[in-house]
Amino acid sequence: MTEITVEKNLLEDNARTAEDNRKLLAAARVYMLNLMSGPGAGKTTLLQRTLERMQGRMKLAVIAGDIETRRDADRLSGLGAQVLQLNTRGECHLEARQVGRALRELDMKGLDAVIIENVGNLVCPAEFDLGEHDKAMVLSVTEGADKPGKYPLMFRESKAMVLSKVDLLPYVDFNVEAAVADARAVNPAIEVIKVSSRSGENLDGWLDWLEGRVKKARG
Ligand SMILES: Nc1nc2c(ncn2[C@@H]2O[C@H](COP(=O)(O)OP(=O)(O)O)[C@@H](O)[C@H]2O)c(=O)[nH]1
Ligand SMILES: [Mg+2]
Repeated sequence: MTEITVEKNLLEDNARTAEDNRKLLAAARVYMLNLMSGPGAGKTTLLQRTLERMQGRMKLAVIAGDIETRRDADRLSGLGAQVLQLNTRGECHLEARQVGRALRELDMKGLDAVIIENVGNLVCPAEFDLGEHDKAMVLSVTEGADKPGKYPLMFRESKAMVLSKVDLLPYVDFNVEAAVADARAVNPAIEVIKVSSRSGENLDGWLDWLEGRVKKARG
């Protein structure tokens, strides 16, 4: 009984803070995307390519969440974007309070969008509203086509599923149609964007999707 109450309070408290984040973003006319996936699906690599290619097109900032280390922030630095690293010290997800603090550290002037790289985990991150406009998730073709049905919440919450590492399709037993059908069974509206950060295949499709979401949110 006590445990249930504590979790409820935690999520309600988080939801209130997420609302504050939303107001902060709305006032600055900045879009925010919460990018989630299991560990190693290719979030940081995709963001490296994104920052490289969006230079001169959109002004971006990244908030990188990890349990420990500055490794992702280091990989993302020097690409023309503000980058902040958050360490959760054991927690498997980011919470709105941590993101709120990071947002207040960012220079919002002229900024178009903030992308949050959430902690690598297919479960917990989807439970926490961070005040983002959209959630999106990355599923790599090395993880198996059965993951949407086994970890439905993240797929249900996401506006788009980025199917990553498609350059590896010839070498792995990954049935794209089955994965898409599994994802659409839990979220019929989910958009699917197939990309390879290695070969560059359809990175334009991903960038166009992102730009479209930013424009829609900003009116
Ligand atoms: N073949 C291939 N490997 C990739 C691709 N994207 C990322 N990787 C590799 O996958 C591993 C994990 O990538 P990373 O971006 O760190 O994943 P994250 O943990 O989700 O941020 C690294 O060794 C990357 O080089 C891709 O499109 N194709
Ligand atoms: Mg990463």
